[in-house]
Formats: sequence, C-alpha cells, structure tokens
Amino acid sequence: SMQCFPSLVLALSALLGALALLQLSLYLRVPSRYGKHEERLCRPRGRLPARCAWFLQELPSFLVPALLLALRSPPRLEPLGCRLLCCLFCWHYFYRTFIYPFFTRGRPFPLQLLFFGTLFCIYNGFLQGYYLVYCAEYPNDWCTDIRFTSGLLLFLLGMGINIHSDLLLRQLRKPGEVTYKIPQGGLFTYVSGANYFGEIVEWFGFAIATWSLPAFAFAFFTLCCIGPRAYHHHRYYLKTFTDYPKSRKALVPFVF
Ligand code: NDX
Repeated sequence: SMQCFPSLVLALSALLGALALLQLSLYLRVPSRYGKHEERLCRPRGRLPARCAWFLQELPSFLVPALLLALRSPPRLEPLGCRLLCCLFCWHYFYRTFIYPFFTRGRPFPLQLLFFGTLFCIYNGFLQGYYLVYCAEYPNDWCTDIRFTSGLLLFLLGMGINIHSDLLLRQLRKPGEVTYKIPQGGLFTYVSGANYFGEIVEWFGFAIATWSLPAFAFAFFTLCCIGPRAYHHHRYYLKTFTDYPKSRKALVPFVF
C-alpha cells in the first residue's frame, strides 16, 4: 500500500515552483490565449464549449484528492487537521467542477490549453492530496493554532470574494452573449481582477493553514498564473473602454 516519500513531495513541489516561474516569464509579456486574450482568427475549430472544458479540466483536482482520502487504508483518523484541510481543497474544486461550469457564459475554450490544464489539475490534485493524506503531521491542537485559524479565515474570505466576483462577471452577459462589458460592484469597484485576487488570497490562506511546502508552491503558482492575467485584463479594459474608472487597480485594491 502507499506510504509517504518525503523526497517525492519535495521533488513535485520544486517542479511546481519551477512551472510557476516558467509561467511568470511567459505570461508577463503575453497573456495565455483564452477568453478575452484569444486571437479570434486562429484555430476556429480546436475548441470545446466553456461548460465542458471547465468541468473536464478541473475534475481531477476534486477527484484525485477525494479518492486518495477515501481509499486510504487504514483510514486516516488522526489528526483531524489533515482530513479537514484535504476537505477544504476538495470543497473549492467541488465548486469549480460541479457548480462554476454549469453557470458560466464564457467563450469556447481552446483544446490545447484544456489538455495542459487537465494535466496540471491531475498533478496538483495528486501533490496536495498525497501530501495531506499520507505525509502531513500536525499536533492534536493544530485546529486552535494561530496559523490554522488565520489561514482558514483567509481561505474563506478569498473563496467568498472569488465566488462573488465570478457571479458578478457572469451577470454581465445574457445567455448566448459573448461581448465584454465593464465589471461593476463588489471588489471590482477597486480592481479589474477581483476574482483572481480572491483566488490568490484563498490559496495563500490554504498554505498558511496547512503550513506545507506543496501548498505554498501551489499558492505561488496561482500568483504567477493569474497575477499577470489580471494585469493583462486591466490593460485590455483601459484600451477598450475610454470611460474605464481611472482609480481602479489591476489586482490588489489601492496598491497595484
Ligand atoms: N484553470 C488554474 N502553463 C486554468 C486553465 C488554464 O483553475 O500551459 C490554472 C485553473 C491553464 C491554467 C489553469 C494552468 C496553466 C495553463 C493554463 C493554460 C496554459 C497554461 C495550463 C489550469 C500552461 C505551463 C506553460 C506552465 C504549462 O468569454 P470569456 O471566457 O472571456 O468569459 C469570461 C467572463 N468575463 C466577462 N464577461 C463579460 N464582460 C467581461 N468584462 C468579462 N470578463 C470576464 O467571466 C469567463 O466566463 C468568466 C471569467 O473570466 P476570467 O478571464 O476573469 O477568468 P478565467 O481566467 O476564465 O478563470 C475563471 C476562474 C477564476 O475564478 C479564476 O480565479 C480561476 O478560475 N482560476 C483560473 C486559472 C487558474 C487558477 C484559478 C489557479 O491557478 N488557481
């Protein structure tokens, strides 16, 4: 049966960190080509409806850790921290897999990115799940530790911002519409990438609550992946809408 190999966790986390840097170097200059940054003319056929694409792509991030947790024998009964944290991760991806895709009004998603996105979700789902189910060890009172409580609070706050902002974006379109408008309300009052800001806060909260290398590597990856994207969204809005609110920042309210 499976057991913990610390060197495997270390290697996979290091590779995740390296992928994060690769993303940063690629996406600081040009955005990843989906949504509003896709060149309309190229590859009109290699796409899947947003609904299927997001469902398929995010499913492994829910399924892999959920299965690792459920199938572990003997079941992990102690400490409570590990199961709780693994469930938090699965909870986010339950939303992203089973709820978000069914309401999205996004454009069809490029197949090539779907392929890499799916690979990424398998990789990360395995790393986070494997670490929490087989390797993590917490003292029995971890649930009252300041790292756990403050991290959990940040996680919930970030998730709230992310879900609320996703909702505001969706409401900009009627079903079948594919045009872009100026997002209004919630944290969009202050930043162009409110959904991304929420997601980044969420995963840094998760990293603090788990206090683990894999979770910090994933938070860093998220920052490098959608941080630049928020900046490209911001530039797109400034270029497209002459009446775009001048005081709005790209990602972090009042700062950047
Ligand atoms: N999926 C994370 N890299 C990504 C898919 C793409 O969950 O090869 C990372 C995630 C993947 C990426 C994933 C990993 C890296 C990949 C990349 C592809 C290439 C890259 C694999 C897996 C890669 C290397 C080199 C390392 C191998 O039509 P539309 O779609 O634009 O409509 C949008 C709509 N909307 C508007 N509607 C009207 N008016 C406006 N002004 C509008 N603005 C937007 O709202 C969408 O329907 C919707 C949201 O759009 P947008 O662009 O704001 O968000 P989006 O980027 O689509 O993300 C959706 C949610 C969001 O909450 C975000 O926080 C979360 O997913 N997310 C996204 C990406 C990654 C991630 C979270 C994470 O890292 N944690």
